[in-house]
Amino acid sequence: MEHIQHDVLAALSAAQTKAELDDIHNRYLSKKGIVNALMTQMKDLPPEEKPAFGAKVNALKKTLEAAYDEAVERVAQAEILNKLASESIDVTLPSTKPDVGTLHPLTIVQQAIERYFIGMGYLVKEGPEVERDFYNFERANIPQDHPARDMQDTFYINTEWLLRTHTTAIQTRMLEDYAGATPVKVICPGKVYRKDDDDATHSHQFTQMEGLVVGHNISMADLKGTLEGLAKAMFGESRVIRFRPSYFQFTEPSVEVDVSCHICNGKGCSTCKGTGWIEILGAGMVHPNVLSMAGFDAEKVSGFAFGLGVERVAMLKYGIDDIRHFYTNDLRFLSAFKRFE
Ligand code: FA5
Repeated sequence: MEHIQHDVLAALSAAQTKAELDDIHNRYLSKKGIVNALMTQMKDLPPEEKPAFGAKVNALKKTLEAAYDEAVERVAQAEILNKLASESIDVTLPSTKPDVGTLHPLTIVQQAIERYFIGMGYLVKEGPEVERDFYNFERANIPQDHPARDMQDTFYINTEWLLRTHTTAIQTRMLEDYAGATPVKVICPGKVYRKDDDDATHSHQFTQMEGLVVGHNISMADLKGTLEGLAKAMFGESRVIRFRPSYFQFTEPSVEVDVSCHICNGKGCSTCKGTGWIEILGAGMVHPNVLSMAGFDAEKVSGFAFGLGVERVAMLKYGIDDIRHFYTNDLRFLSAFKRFE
């Protein structure tokens, strides 16, 4: 028994792993282990020796079990320490930055324009991209077969439905919704589609922002002041803008607004096609026919409207030389706008 005690204690204190301890336990301390086997030897002893022998075996068992428990605790502690050491994390190291996306530059500009108008009490309203000919043309004072339809080469779906060519389609829907009630003060952003040939400033799909105000005593001066304020908010005080007489079937009088070219500073280059100016919007006083078709009394109320090209504003604001950059999804281009969000 002394040998056994010596051997087991030595083996327990040398053991480093749970598996080694399990092994020792199986050999000595389990039901079929060596210590229990000693008990079975008791039956062969003379009766007077039995109590002393039994007491000795029990003492051995107790000592070994206590040593075993201690060893289990020691090995468990050591395993935890090993794990902590091998899996340690240096929380002071810089982390790898997750690759987060950015808002698209057109979204950034659209939101900036929206903020400008929301600050003046406008509501933001949207409409369908697949639109009825009725709202896109007829309610905009452009009847069937009118030559003004050729100004906007249209993607027709069938004779009744088309891809809207301008956000003026939302304007005519809004006028119908308000049904003669004033004031109307809305902006209407959205994608529009035209069979235009793509070049540095033209795309077959682009974004417009319609503006519409109808009420009493609304004049061309209100339109001019609103658009000058917008140009200053978008481009700063120093950029030059100009109002140029124009023609739209749904406004009278009509103007177009140009901003001095950001690439050549007005000298003329390929982006502005040599003119020194880039057109950003069409506008005017809402035509009386458009008002009365939607149920307004054109004798009593008046309104202004404008349709602005969001890509053109973004190009002028950020110095972008080609509209196609917005649609070719080059990540080097897109990620440059992180700082403007
Ligand atoms: C219109 O679409 C009118 N509905 C605007 C309007 C609204 C006038 C309300 C009066 C009252 P226009 O076709 O000129 O007009 O387009 C308006 C603006 O959209 C242009 O000034 C330009 O900034 C932009 N734009 C026009 N065509 C393209 C194109 N193919 N690619 C990118 N931007 C374009």
